[in-house]
Amino acid sequence: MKLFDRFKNTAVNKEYADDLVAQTQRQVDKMEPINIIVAGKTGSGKSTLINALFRDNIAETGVGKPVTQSIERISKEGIPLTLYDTKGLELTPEAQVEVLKSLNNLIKTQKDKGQRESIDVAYYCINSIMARIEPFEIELIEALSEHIPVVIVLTQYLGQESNEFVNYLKEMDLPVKGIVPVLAKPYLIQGEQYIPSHGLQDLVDLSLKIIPDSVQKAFINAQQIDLDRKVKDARSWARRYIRGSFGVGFTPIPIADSAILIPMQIGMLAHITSIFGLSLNKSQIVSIIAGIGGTGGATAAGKYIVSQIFKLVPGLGTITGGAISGATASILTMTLAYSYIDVLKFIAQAEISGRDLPLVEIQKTMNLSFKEQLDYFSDFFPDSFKETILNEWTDQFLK
Ligand SMILES: Nc1nc2c(ncn2[C@@H]2O[C@H](COP(=O)(O)OP(=O)(O)OP(=O)(O)O)[C@@H](O)[C@H]2O)c(=O)[nH]1
Ligand SMILES: [Mg+2]
Repeated sequence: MKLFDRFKNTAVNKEYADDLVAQTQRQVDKMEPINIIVAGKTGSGKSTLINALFRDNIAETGVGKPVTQSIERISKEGIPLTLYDTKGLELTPEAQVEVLKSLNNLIKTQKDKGQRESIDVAYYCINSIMARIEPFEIELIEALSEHIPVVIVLTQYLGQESNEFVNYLKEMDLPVKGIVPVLAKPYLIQGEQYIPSHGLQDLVDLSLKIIPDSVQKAFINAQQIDLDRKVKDARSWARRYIRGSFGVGFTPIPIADSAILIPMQIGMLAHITSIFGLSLNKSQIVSIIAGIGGTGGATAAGKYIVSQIFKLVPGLGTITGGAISGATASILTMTLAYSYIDVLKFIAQAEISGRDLPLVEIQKTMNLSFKEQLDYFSDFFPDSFKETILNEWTDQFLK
């Protein structure tokens, strides 16, 4: 009974949540952003592509600023991505010359500003239903490709019918890194029948091959297609970080008590969030942290989980001082990192599918995942772990 009462009133140490938000922002700001030109005629599907490929509906919700008459710069706080969207390509020959000049200028001025600002890749969008490429488009593609890698994105690609056009384009032997057919958004045929979206993963894969190493991290953060890649990169960073922090081979060096360990772990979670790329709000973070302890006693399942984790704890609330060995700290930190990454994936999936995610579900997911990871690693923990260290550590996070 006492156990459940404690978790019913569980409150997260808000300082940690604030810290996590601030540190994540700082990490993202430090990252070299990926800078992309998205060109193509009106209605070619540039905005649809951008919104499907990158997170947070950036073409709609981002801040747009005109660079010239024909170029708009789009960015959004928290996403290490700058997009340059073109306008007016379908207008008069004069306008087309204007666009070409502006783009050339843009590439040059950005390059002069340094690596952080320089353009990394251009996506040239052609509507595959129109199945037509005009001479000035070829000229534009050739001009761009003299300075940066260019990918032709065949938008609104519905399937076989357009194959002929793909072959035609391939035979033109344009100086591009690839021609990628994409359907960015499911296409309604009739009634409830849709052609599902496809091709975006190919575009992600190709992009990662042709952009500089220095912006790989930013691209993985900004895109929302390859979640497994985010998970993999976040996990491998966490493993390296933990090994670096606690010593190789789990040498049992007494390092710290929870009060020192946790700020370090918050720093790690912030870095993980910046690698993964997810704009978490504070209440989501609070829910994740709360999930470490329990599900607020809200559900029977939650109570069960909490009791399972802490079933070995005799006197709850007892705080024992003393050092945590490097080995224990590293396994505990790994447990935290892996379950946190699981939850980020869960939240990202919900956001992409447009599902409203209640906070209690976030908390529950974190709790389940944390328990799973603890079970997984439990063989490596010392006997005293569940009785003292885990309890003390949890107490620091929750009050
Ligand atoms: N179903 C579906 N519709 C698409 C796709 N791409 C573009 N469209 C539709 O085509 C129209 C034009 O797409 P946009 O993304 O607005 O084109 P744009 O290149 O941004 O056009 P401008 O901003 O005017 O230059 C919209 O009605 C989109 O919904 C797609 O992949 N799937
Ligand atoms: Mg648009």
